Amino acid sequence: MIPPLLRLLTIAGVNLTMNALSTIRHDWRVDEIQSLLQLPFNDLLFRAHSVHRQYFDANAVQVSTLLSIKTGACPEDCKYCPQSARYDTGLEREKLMEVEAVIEKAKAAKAAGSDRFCMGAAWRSPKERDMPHVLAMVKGVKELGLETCMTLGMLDQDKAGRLSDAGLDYYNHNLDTSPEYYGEIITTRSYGDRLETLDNVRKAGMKVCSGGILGMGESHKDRAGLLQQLANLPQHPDSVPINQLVKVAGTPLETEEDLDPLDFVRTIATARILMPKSHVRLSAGREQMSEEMQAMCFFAGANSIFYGECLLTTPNPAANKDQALFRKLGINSEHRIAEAPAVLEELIPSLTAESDGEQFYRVGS
Ligand code: SAM
Ligand code: DTB
Ligand code: SF4
Repeated sequence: MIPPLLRLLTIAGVNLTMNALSTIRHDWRVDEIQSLLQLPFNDLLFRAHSVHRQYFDANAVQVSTLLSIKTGACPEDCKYCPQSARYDTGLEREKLMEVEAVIEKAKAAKAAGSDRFCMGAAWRSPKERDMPHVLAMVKGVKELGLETCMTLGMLDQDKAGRLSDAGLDYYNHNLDTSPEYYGEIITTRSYGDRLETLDNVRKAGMKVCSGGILGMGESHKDRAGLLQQLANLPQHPDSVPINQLVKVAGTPLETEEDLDPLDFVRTIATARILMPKSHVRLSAGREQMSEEMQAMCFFAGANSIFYGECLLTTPNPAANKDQALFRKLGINSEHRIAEAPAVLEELIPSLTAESDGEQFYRVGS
């Protein structure tokens, strides 16, 4: 007789044992990832959610707040970005913020319930003259008891080391899309440059935050290609932001077609399966998402958000709106499950209850 758990997984079209579910791999093929993306929706979400519960508290979400410490006039040509100097988006350029003003913003983020403060600059890479200021920002924010994150463009080993020594916990640098589609979106820095920065960040001992953007006209295969690059890094990124393109007037992608929301959810679910221990962040684009879509993303394995009414230059849901959504969904602040439960039955007893015929997963039982 087939054991109940295996029977259930087979019914779900996912012919896997729990061992296979929990394997951490770095050798994914694009066609395998495409197969995951194309699974029947319920099978994909069931599998992603099961993996999610192996490693995380399914009702806990990590919250980060963003601040643009230097806005606009960026020399790069990223086609999605309102901050590139090449596109007329009406954005006012601003010089690097004063350290004290950044600390004040961080205090406000902490008071609002954020646990990580992510500072972003519209640079190709930080210049030597910027370094004393950004290092002071890291130290000041860290002293408040917040986790620190920065996204400043490309980093060499020396600058990565100095940021790490100052106490920077995370560095965000996105791969954005697949290597094949990348040239359609950015020409001023290469995919290899991006991978090199991620390598420098890791070597300096910082945590890696890297993900991409969906809805830029990429194919399903490109989405699989992006996920493959992230999942096959020597170590999975600790944090994987999945952004939905925010279409900004004046950028070359402003008239891009809307992404099918279910395809977005599928990508979140697949990221969860490929990188079981990483935080998958439901990032830019939440202002354009319904509560139902966000709830589906959390079920699919998203467990981090940007919190606060502004991303870098575009709107994000107001804090009270997110608090209300969290209350409705019974989501609370994060605490990591120290050890993965040995078997799924421990988590969802009703899932594997013996029955004569079909199996029902009774929500709330
Ligand atoms: N300039 C630095 C860099 O590019 O590495 C750091 C800041 S940059 C704005 C950080 C990330 O924001 C980009 O890599 C991209 O993934 C994301 N981003 C920028 N504009 C976006 C948009 N309109 N919609 C969604 N994500 C966006
Ligand atoms: C990430 O992946 N998304 C954030 C953060 N990392 C730096 C940025 C989103 C920017 C959206 C457009 C804007 O507000 O300018
Ligand atoms: Fe500049 Fe970063 Fe925007 Fe690219 S994504 S244009 S590098 S700010």
